Amino acid sequence: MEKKNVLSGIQPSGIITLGNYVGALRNWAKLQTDDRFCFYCVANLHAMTVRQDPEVFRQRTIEAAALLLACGIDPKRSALFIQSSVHEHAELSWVLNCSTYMGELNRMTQFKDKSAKHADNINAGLFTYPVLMAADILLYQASYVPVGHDQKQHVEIARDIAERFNKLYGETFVIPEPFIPKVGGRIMSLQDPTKKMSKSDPNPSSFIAITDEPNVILKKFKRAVTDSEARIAYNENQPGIANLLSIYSIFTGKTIEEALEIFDGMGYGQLKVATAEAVIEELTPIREEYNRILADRVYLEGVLNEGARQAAAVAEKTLHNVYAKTGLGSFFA
Ligand code: AQP
Repeated sequence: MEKKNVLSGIQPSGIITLGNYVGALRNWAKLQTDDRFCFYCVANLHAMTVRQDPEVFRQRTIEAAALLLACGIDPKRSALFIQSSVHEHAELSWVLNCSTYMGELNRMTQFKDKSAKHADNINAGLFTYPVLMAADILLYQASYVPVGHDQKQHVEIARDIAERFNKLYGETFVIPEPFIPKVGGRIMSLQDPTKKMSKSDPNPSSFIAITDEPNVILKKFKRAVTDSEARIAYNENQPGIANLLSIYSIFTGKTIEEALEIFDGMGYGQLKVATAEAVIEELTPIREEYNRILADRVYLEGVLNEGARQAAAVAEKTLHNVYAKTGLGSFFA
């Protein structure tokens, strides 16, 4: 049976949130089936597009890897690695930069959002971020890329870059498809439900970190911004309530309709507490497992080294092929 490859990554740009978990990580674990092989990386090269304190950055990179294991990434079914450990990412990214147009990158909404957020540091890396992401995906000939809704545009540009390259140089890359959950592809901030939940948000009340203690999770949900309608309904005029209902539905396995029936006639406080309880139930074992893995550095290092070795074996083959096709390959063989 020919296995299909899966690739995804997460930036160590903060503590992983409920949004990252629901939009991406939960699916990462589910995609580890017998007919697939998964490559999952801690995307530290991507995180450099925003200023990082080197010590904190290193620590967060290790923590992110431990959290991925705690969320169910199985080193027997997946290669788990740190992006900067496989040098082919940066090399392929350069080649792909040379077949990506400025006009395409200009249309990326994440670049616009992040430039507004980091107006004092609009660097070239922020602009070419989607090309590095295309390199991540294409190096592993990935058929599926499990991501949240905010990354859909980046997977689409990776497809365009791959198709263009294949046309110019002959079949080289598998064309990837985004894999976005039907519910939960975009979890919103608890403090401003018109904005997506982000791990780098300076206000910790805006997000649930997967490692938050139960009392902190409860407090954050209780403080979640809602509205003054005093009616539990699922519509775009009540984004705070719609966000809570989505989270409740994801963590209890109930549909939105079932949730609306349960909370019919109840107050916002009851919805907030029930949502917090469902989240706490699922996240508690993950937090415990995370603390256990983080304390076992020998195990963690072993997993990451083996993951990097497996990833590099595939990445090297792809890059070799790309260099051969583009005239960059070895000259004096
Ligand atoms: N709010 C969200 N809802 C659902 N999915 C989300 N993802 C991010 N936010 C949400 C998905 O999580 C994966 C990892 O994200 P990333 O680390 O690559 O960067 P991001 O998309 O920029 O996520 P953040 O949390 O907002 O990070 P910062 O604050 O550093 O920009 C991706 O698959 C993403 O879609």
